[in-house]
Amino acid sequence: MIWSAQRAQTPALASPLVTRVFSGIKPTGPVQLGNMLGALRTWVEDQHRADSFYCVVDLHALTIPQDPEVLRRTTLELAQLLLAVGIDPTVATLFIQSDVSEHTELAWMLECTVSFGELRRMTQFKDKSDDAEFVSAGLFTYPALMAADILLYDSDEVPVGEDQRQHLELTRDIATRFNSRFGETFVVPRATVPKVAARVMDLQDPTRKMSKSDDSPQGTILVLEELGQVAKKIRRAVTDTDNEVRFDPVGKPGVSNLLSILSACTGGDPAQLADQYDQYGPLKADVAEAVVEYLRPIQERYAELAADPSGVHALLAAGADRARALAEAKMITVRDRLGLPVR
Ligand code: ATP
Ligand code: LTN
Repeated sequence: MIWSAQRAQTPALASPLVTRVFSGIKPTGPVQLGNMLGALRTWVEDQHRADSFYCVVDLHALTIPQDPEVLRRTTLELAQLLLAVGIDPTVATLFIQSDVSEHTELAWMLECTVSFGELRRMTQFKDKSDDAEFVSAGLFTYPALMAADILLYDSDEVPVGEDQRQHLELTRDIATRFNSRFGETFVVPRATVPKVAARVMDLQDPTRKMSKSDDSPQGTILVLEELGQVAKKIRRAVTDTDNEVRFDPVGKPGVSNLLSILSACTGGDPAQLADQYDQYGPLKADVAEAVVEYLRPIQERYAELAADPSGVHALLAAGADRARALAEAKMITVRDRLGLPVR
């Protein structure tokens, strides 16, 4: 293992002058390209300029049925993947949500300040409950747990993909309402959504977002997928009927999705990149090459880490200790504000 479990020279409570970043990802399946381009690449950049907390949100995964053994394995693999994509545990705090019980404690309190109507308007709930056989109450109250994750740490910024913007707006409302009813308690956070590839679309159905838990193997690129397979999926991506390469997410969702992916992997503006192509074939070939070269070093680092996973548990425990120190301090204030006994 390349990192020591000890955090380098970081005080238990960061200076309030430092920007605090928090974000989370669910261990609900293998990480896909949308997670990478919409969120994780910002996580890696942010850790160098902000006091960053990154969390594997296993309690959020429980909102849909999970096999316990699979969840245990996926949680650890996701933590390893976060290290492989470049999260550096000597500068960022990496931990597992359920290791810090204050998340669920605060979630309950926030559930009691958010209305049924507010939760009912959440589009992610509608999307995930529409065809589900079993809709848990947790799936409905999920945004209160997400708000708790963020508000526990006085987070200023939350790097997420476009689909999480609505949850962030609700988090802001929850924090603002709590502060005005009970006195200044929470920092009101803001979402940071990347300029390009904030919503990577499914390659076979470019009207829906790429997701790790959806069953769309040909439309989803997995970060740890065999690279030949990655290139093949991109070459077979659904484009649009005319043969014009133009960046127009509404009129030409398939081609625009490929341009956004290319832009995120290589830099450059998607509309300007479009000017370099007059046919789909060469565009697809370049996107395939760019994605393969983007994923290759991640896969190599993952293979190294997976060969010796022994240090990961210690590293996550150290991350949880640091997160807990902040969360416990915040809960003393919250309990006091609400009129609950302070331990
Ligand atoms: P699930 O399918 O289980 O809902 P998911 O693939 O949507 O999972 P999450 O764990 O919910 O992934 O999200 C982790 C981060 O990745 C979030 O910030 C989310 O906004 C971002 N993200 C997820 N899918 C995409 C996508 N297609 N494009 C851009 N960002 C994405
Ligand atoms: N709800 C998010 C995952 C998530 C999260 C968070 C993201 C849970 N807690 C806190 C940012 C901050 C999702 O479905 N992608």
